[in-house]
Amino acid sequence: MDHGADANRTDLMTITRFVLNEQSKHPESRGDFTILLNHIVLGCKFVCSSVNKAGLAKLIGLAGETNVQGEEQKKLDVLSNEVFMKALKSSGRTCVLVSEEEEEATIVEPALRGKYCVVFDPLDGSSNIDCGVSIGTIFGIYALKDVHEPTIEDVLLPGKNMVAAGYCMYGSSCTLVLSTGAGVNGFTLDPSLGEFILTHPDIKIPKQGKIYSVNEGNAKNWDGPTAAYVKKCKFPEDGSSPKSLRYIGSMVADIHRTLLYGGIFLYPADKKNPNGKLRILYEVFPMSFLMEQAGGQAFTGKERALDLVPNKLHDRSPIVLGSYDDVEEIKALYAAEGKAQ
Ligand code: AFP
Repeated sequence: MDHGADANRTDLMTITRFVLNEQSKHPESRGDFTILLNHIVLGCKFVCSSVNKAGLAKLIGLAGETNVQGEEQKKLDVLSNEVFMKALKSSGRTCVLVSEEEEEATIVEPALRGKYCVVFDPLDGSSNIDCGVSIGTIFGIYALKDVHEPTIEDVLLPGKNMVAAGYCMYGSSCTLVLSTGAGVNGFTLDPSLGEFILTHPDIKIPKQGKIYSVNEGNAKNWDGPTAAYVKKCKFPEDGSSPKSLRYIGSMVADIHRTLLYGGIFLYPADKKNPNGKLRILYEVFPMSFLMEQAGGQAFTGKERALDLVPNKLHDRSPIVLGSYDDVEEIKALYAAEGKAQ
């Protein structure tokens, strides 16, 4: 593999160069995935620039119903959806698109069709936009195995069937984290070059972490194992130090921190929401794919998250993601509860 990028930043490993290197390991590959990824990257750059301008627009009074030209301002999540929809269709490499913003799946018109199905949340964490907290785009990619008329059944598949997944975080820097099934790599947008540069090669989550991440406001409705696990985090009985709590409320930012620092992220079932909150196809699956590829685990409370099969496009599932040993601990609590019943 071409590992030629150097520390003096004169030989940069851009995301395109990286994916082309990966592609060269598969001589039969025709470059379709690289083209698709280039269109996703374009969408991420556009949304990054719009998110950065959103604060400015507010400050100088452009936000609201109309801007100074009297044109309607589109909400950022609506704008992001349009950008990704158009970028994905125009790649000529997609056939089924599922977006968090749209009730129905989009079946791409025959003239523009390719073999990839993309499920995505164009701007996750959008309730955080107005206070400048990190938000992100999440995506997962399936590939059709044979040529047939695409249907939504082509995406109602277990997460382990995905061929790639990733997210782009719009934060203090713009970071794209990607797995094509051979590890996880992170790329940071260099705004002066307009290119994503490999900055986090081969991300591996620490085997155990010191942080837990959960919306504690839901504690009164939690299931038994979640309540017991969080109690152990705060009041460990084995002589270890209590864990720190970090919760941003923006999945991309919480998972990014968990991948880099280790620990556990939970959005469990509770009495009010037996399926939790997070959507299987474009939140749970891509993040679970990345977590496993980085050496961690993803568990629903019942099974390995990537074994789930969604019945409908916008189905939800409880999810626990993070460091291998930390997830092992909560799995044991669920197993004990199962035995007690
Ligand atoms: P929004 O897109 O409504 O901000 O929701 C974000 C999100 O889907 C995910 O990014 C967070 O992890 C989760 O919801 C936070 O949910 P709570 O606010 O219920 O903790």
